Amino acid sequence: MEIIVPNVTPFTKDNRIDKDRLKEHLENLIEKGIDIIFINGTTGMGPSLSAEEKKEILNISYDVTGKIIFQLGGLNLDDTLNLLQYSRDFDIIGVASYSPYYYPQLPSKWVIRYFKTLVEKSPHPVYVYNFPAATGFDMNYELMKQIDGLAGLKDTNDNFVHSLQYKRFLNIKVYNGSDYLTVQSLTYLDGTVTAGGNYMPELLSLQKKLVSEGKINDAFEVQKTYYKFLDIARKYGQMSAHYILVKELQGYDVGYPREPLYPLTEDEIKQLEADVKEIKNEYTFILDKYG
Ligand code: PYR
Repeated sequence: MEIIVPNVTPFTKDNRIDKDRLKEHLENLIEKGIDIIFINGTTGMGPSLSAEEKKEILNISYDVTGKIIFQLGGLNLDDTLNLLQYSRDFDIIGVASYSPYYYPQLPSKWVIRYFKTLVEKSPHPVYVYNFPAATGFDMNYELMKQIDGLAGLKDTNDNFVHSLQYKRFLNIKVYNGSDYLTVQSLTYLDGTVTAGGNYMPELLSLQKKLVSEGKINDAFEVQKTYYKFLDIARKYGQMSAHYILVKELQGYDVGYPREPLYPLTEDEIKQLEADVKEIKNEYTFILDKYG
């Protein structure tokens, strides 16, 4: 089983990728036991990155680890195929793509054709990133079944039955990407993809350890604390709150999100800090109790 973190992408104030901060962040995640880094995901603001920036992020991340799934999807197929080609020289776990998005009512046979093209041209194992709430398209198990050679899928879905169906009907790796289903995904699937791991890598690693020891009830106790911090992130707009929560819980700066995902205001940061302060003791308490 694997814990996968879709990392935040640190930007500078003038909207460039902050190389040093990205590196520092990934080094910390690997040191705290995260198995795989999912770069250019939703949390990493993949849809707002240019192809050149996706390459840059791959290069920076690869300086830290080869345990990478390289998300390279987008609406420009040439870019995506160039990125596939570019990834050839990197010894990584795999590549991933969300389905083509934005366009309404895409015939499923086009989406299948898209993923078949990726499998055919990819030098690495290919993972489907299914996120129907964002893309408007559901790559369910029946569609997945029509594509030979896929390595796996990340199903960002609060409907756990939906994720279980891939496991039931297909022989591929299946990860659920809901922050709120970490223990369940570690127990019944191949692992979890969770943005909360950016700021709670210790709690995430502990959930994995407890599940691997068969201590599911203890893992769930740890998950309850994990939930409390996720709730704080959601309250303020999680995409931008992640940046502050890394600072609060991990103690270093990961820069800024990229507008139009606006950074939290001073007031919001103050409130968030107060929320964290109220329950921060629980973070160390739960680590001590079950670690
Ligand atoms: C992502 O941010 O890419 C997730 O899977 C949540």
